[in-house]
Amino acid sequence: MKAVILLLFLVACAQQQVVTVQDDAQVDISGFAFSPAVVKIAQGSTVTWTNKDALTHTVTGRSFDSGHLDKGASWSKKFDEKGTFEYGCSIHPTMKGTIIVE
Ligand SMILES: [Cu+2]
Repeated sequence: MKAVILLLFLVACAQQQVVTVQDDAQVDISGFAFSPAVVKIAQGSTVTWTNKDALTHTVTGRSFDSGHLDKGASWSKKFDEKGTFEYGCSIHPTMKGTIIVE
């Protein structure tokens, strides 16, 4: 019985650890800028962008594209590969952001 409890405890710890390794992040699109502009996440984490501007924006990188995000819309992407991923808004070329996956 003790062994079973210990095993359940270890399984719970292991699951907890998987969750803490994930480092999901939120990026606001506000005032024609991505905030924060540079985000560091752990491999396998998800970034969610939310458009808080009244205008339409996009989250567009080399390997991903949110399409048009209207006011209040959100879009998420999971980053399974390590690397530095620069992106921007396809409508407003001055808007730039970077996701660093470690
Ligand atoms: Cu834009």
